[in-house]
Amino acid sequence: MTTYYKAINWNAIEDAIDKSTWEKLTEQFWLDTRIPLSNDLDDWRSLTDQEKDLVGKVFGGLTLLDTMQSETGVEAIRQDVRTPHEEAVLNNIQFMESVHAKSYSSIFSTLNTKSEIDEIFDWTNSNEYLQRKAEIINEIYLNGTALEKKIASVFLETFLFYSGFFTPLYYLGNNKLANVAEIIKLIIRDESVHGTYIGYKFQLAYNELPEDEQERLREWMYDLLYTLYENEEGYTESLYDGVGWTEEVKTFLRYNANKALMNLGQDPLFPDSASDVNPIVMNGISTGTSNHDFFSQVGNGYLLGEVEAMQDDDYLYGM
Ligand code: MN3
Ligand code: MN3
Repeated sequence: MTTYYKAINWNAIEDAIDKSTWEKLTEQFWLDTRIPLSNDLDDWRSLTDQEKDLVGKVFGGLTLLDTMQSETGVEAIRQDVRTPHEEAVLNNIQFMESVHAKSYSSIFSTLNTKSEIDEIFDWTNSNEYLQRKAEIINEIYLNGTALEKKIASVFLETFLFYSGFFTPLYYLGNNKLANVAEIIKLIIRDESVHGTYIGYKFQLAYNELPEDEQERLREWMYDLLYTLYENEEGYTESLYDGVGWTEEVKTFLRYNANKALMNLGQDPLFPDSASDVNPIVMNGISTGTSNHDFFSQVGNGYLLGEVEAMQDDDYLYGM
């Protein structure tokens, strides 16, 4: 029997979302090395030791999650692509996850000493909440069904990062660490597309299931989200009790948990909405004119091409 090797044909698109996502992701390509992080050193020196410790730990935790996405995360969902173009999009996503993971090291090497960096990685590689979060997600990546893996991926992309993202967004809203925040905003812009795209692929397959299987999967999904949320509560308390931001961060987490469910085509679990989140943080994350001003005011900010502010409707594929 003859084996046929199929060449990818971008002139025969089976799913227009693959092509539009490829275009969006390649248009927003960026590298950490183009952002002048050292301009944040004066702000950094003005932070208390407690705040510096928080920033280091937050970025250590984010490094762990992006490392996992670049290593096992994309490989886990690659096995179940519906089109060859989806695999090409996943190649882009996987590379950018490595850029994300590396960009935190650029932040560390600018702000921290060698021994501080070693301490941050020791903490990251042993913190009970971080390790549990990584263990839960990785177990699903290795042993879950195709749809369970996509759920885990969307929860990571759209929910689990946000206990960490809160800190740089808070400083951005207070006019501190603008270049660090610019990196985080570029990462958030990528994660928004990743969560929406993988959620969309999830919905295609989910809608093909018989109703009883949908119901079983929906229960599994909400149970998983609740387990992850409980762990995030512990993580948040351990990080933020010292600076007094714990309750605000938890509100932000519940808001993003609902967004993850929305990406998966499901109803929200928590009552929290955007208006409940600290407006300083929402201002940092949102895409209105203030952000546009932010990007244009950082004159020597991002040096490769023009960075467009994130818009909510950039990510609302077919919803
Ligand atoms: Mn990432
Ligand atoms: Mn991602």
